[in-house]
Amino acid sequence: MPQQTADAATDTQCLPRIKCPNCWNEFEPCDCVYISRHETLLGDPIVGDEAQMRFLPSRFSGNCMAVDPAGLTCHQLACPRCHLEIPRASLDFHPAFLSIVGAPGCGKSFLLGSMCWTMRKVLPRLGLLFTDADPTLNQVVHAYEQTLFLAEDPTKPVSIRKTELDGGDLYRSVQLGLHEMRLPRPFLFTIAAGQEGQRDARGRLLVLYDNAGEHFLPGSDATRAPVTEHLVQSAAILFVFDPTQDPRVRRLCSTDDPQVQHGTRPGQAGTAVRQETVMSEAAARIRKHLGRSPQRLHDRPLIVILAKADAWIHNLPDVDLSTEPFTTDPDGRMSLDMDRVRAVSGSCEAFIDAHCPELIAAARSFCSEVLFVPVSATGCHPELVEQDERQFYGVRPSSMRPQWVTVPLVRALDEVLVELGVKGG
Ligand SMILES: Nc1nc2c(ncn2[C@@H]2O[C@H](COP(=O)(O)OP(=O)(O)OP(=O)(O)O)[C@@H](O)[C@H]2O)c(=O)[nH]1
Ligand SMILES: [Mg+2]
Ligand SMILES: [Zn+2]
Repeated sequence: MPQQTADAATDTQCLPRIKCPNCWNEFEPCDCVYISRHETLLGDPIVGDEAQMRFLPSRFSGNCMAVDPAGLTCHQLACPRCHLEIPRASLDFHPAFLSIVGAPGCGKSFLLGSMCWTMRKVLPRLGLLFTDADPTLNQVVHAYEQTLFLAEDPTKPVSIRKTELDGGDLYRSVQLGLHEMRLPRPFLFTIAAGQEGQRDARGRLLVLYDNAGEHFLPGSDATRAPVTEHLVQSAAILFVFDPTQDPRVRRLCSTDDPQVQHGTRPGQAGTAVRQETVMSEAAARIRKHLGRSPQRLHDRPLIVILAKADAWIHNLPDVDLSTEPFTTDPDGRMSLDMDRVRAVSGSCEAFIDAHCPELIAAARSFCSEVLFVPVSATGCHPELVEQDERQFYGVRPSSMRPQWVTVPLVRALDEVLVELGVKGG
């Protein structure tokens, strides 16, 4: 690899080693490949015939930009192993991985949209800048946010498409030798210490994965399953439990919510899955990757996100989700009120234990630290909509009132906040 390539890829001080957010391969910055730009340069043996060719540059423009074989300057970098694009920020910041897992239809995609939208407002108040690492790589989450919060007509019910199992926006296939790997598409954000206009050099690349629930169902076809190694990389496991899918809790849920009457998707009443088996499957995969025995607890926090709280939280009159659990110090700096979060976690754990004890048992035998956080991505129930001869559950953007959606993420990033100096250790 010519030294010039290293210079082009690393015009500021960058990390000595980079971890690919797509395939978790570690490499040196000078080993990055470039993505060609010229329209005639199509086809790559790893990412496919329709992708732009990847190349190791041998020519550079006057300002040290790589030049593709057809003469165009190129900016986009890719991992030398999987050839998928990596954001420029992965050269500067260590990654913090977080995986969101849960049964089909438990509300992961709504939560991601709502959480990212709200994080953009909350993190600056914690003394951090939260931005897309590369807007083009975050198109899926932008579409979630756009649908839920920026609709042209906010009174018209909207929904998010079911996370696709194959291909689609969330998984990409790459050909590594004889082996085809299906890799989840990460959502990439930078979290940097400092305020708008005076960004600090310290930061992290936040790498989030939304998973289709079906890939964690016991008995799902392991040979076709996407790679789930991101679970092992995750700083915390975010497990989404949907109480409205459990027949024992569903009886206690608001009957205004059509999911309670008609099932998680219209016409799917009575097809709910045993959600604790999804958690146990995630635990088993982590142990297998790490070669650990089932007796040993995983040493990362497990945050059990109790979704769709708008439908069931009335069963816990001592829990108030109408205000967010953050405190503000005299300088105006906010921080998570962990005493309040722990108290709510205790109430929620007791409630779930009374109705779904197997979930609590699965959680307690998975990780050494477990926190239960009720959230509502929408703050309101969806309504059954009939449109063009199809039925779906829709939410009116004008009614969106997310509750506690940033709490799991802020808690999961606790160590990062300490490292970035915005929270005491
Ligand atoms: N009441 C209520 N319903 C919600 C909430 N969040 C999501 N839903 C409903 O739950 C259903 C499933 O939400 P998704 O976010 O698509 O679920 P998912 O976990 O991504 O599902 P898969 O992609 O199939 O794995 C939708 O019909 C939403 O209307 C919430 O906070 N409250
Ligand atoms: Mg989804
Ligand atoms: Zn890679």
